[in-house]
Amino acid sequence: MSKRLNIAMLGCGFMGRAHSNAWLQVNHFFPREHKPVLKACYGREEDRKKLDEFAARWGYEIVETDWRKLVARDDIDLVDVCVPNHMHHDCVIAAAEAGKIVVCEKPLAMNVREAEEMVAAVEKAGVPNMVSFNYRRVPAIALFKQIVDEGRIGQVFHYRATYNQDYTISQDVPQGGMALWRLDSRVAGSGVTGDLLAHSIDTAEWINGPIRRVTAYTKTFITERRHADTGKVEKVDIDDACMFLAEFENGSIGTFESTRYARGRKNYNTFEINGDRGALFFDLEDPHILQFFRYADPQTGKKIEDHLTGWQRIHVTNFEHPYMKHWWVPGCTIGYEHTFTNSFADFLASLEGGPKFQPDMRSALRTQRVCDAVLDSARRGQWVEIP
Ligand code: SOE
Repeated sequence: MSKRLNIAMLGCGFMGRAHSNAWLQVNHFFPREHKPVLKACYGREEDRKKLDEFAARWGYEIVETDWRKLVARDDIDLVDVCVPNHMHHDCVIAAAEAGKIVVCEKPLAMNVREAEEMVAAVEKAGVPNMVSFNYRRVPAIALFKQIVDEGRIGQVFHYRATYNQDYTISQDVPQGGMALWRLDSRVAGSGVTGDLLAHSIDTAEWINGPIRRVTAYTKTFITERRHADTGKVEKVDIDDACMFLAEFENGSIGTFESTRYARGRKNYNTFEINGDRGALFFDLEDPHILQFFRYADPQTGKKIEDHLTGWQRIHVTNFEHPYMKHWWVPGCTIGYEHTFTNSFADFLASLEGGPKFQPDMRSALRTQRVCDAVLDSARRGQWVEIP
């Protein structure tokens, strides 16, 4: 049985492209009853030319510059929110109230208050919902989680995450506008904390359980930039860099670091876990490799007495690795865009009676709480408990 799923895409930027591509690809690689159709897309009137090009390139039937009209249409089943962060709240709530299935890009919201209202709206409406923390669906990251769950790491002592980039180092980079709204706090909510550390926090809590408390330090290196919308030099309020220490509920301790000023780093999302039985390391700039150090037998906890102990580089492309049987033959890699396709494949499966999709908005609210606690701690210079 085939079910048409009409999509309204809000946003025609980087994420609009990533999601459109994934909706188009998902049925080619995963057997699902739902057949996504790119029905309509929204962009601002100021970006009309770009919006028309976007619609033509991806095959959207309808183009709209009033997102409320799109969300209200009877022929829309699913609203995909890929607009900048300051619009997530209103778009998600309107979509839920209209009874639509809702997909939202990360971070869920500008702050916890907004996120709570969004969760209340989707839960009241009873609509399926997901937040696009796409890195959970990198096969090597899913395998990382599987190996931890299999007990191969044992008791965890350390969790260490970095998420570094370098694209804002120049004073000449403006804030605001199509791509650089991430530098404008009124649109983004925060800097690297919401944009990059939200990914690291989502992955960390998924793999290593809840964070109990944090202490953070943030830094803004360039405090004034020309605004792309007004042309004027305006104050920059976002955190360009953020570091925090964390205590997890399982007793392990974590360090998290993120910056957009790490010259040479482009999308350096790494994390390592060290336990008494083993360790794992992942680097998104080398996405199909998972490094595993096997020390002890997961069942007995006893040291494996042989001469082969050492870091293994697992090339995560075999049929038995997460998601890979749906793609190519062993040894053939997949990339960034496939993480969105894998996500939508799982989300469609959940609509068809499969396991409940995670993270949904309630789980993403949890990540928002940690992000807010990090920023609060940096402001107050104190440890902050996660409620
Ligand atoms: C920022 O540069 C960014 O595009 C994030 O917004 C994405 O979430 C991340 O996956 C890549 O970097």
